[in-house]
Amino acid sequence: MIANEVHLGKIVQNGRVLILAMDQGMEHGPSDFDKRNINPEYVCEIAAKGGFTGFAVQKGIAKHYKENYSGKVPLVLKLNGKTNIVPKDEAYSPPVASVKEAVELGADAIGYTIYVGSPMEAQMFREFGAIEREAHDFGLACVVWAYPRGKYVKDEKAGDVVAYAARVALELGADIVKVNYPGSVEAMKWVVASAGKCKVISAGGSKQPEAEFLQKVRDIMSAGAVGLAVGRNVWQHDEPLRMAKEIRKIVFGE
Ligand code: FBP
Repeated sequence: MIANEVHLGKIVQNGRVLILAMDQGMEHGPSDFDKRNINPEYVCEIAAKGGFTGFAVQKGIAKHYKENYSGKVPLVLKLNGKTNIVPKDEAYSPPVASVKEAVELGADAIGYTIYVGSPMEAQMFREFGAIEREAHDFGLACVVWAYPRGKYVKDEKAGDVVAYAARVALELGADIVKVNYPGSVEAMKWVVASAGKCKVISAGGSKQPEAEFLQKVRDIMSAGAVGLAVGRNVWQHDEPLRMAKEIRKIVFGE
């Protein structure tokens, strides 16, 4: 079975993607959170009510908080992850869940991080290769977090490097590639061109003042991306549902 638009059905709505990401508990640790949003139920409620086309979490959150989001927002199950305690030089994100678990949890898509250019790249390519095949066999979409990283990568957000990572995601069979915004509309256009039929979404990044962040969202969309997978700029916001609405207006042209 080859992936096609049918498998993207719920994650892509009107050609647009807006995923709420909450895997930062694994990737960055509790320091990303405060007393409110450290409770996964708080963020699940934002995912459920915020008009998102996907909710990206690790399997522990997906399992323990199923009642808080299930049936209200499509699940994007992250199948690998790592902490930021380990040094970036040998960047590697090991598989921590299987496609079978994603299916059992009712996921519509799997999420997988690949550190393009890392000394561990070959291993991540091999592991993702098997996962991509199986996910597509089950009709799940594959969203790749394509992050240039490791001791050979001088600047993770340089336009040509981000474009290379996006192209790698296309070559590896991803349906959607999530990249870090390379800093300008021109650079992002080249990322989108490099990804071909693989749809490009941007990470949100660390929390910015609202107007600045919304301008970045406009720039991302004007470069031809189909949306975002955003975390901290929504659930760290004082009014997360209003922020989600502002982002939605831009992404969906509402
Ligand atoms: P944000 O919008 O909060 O930046 O989330 C996007 C994301 O890709 C998360 O899914 C992930 O946990 C994190 O950023 C990874 O960030 P880093 O660049 O530190 O690996």
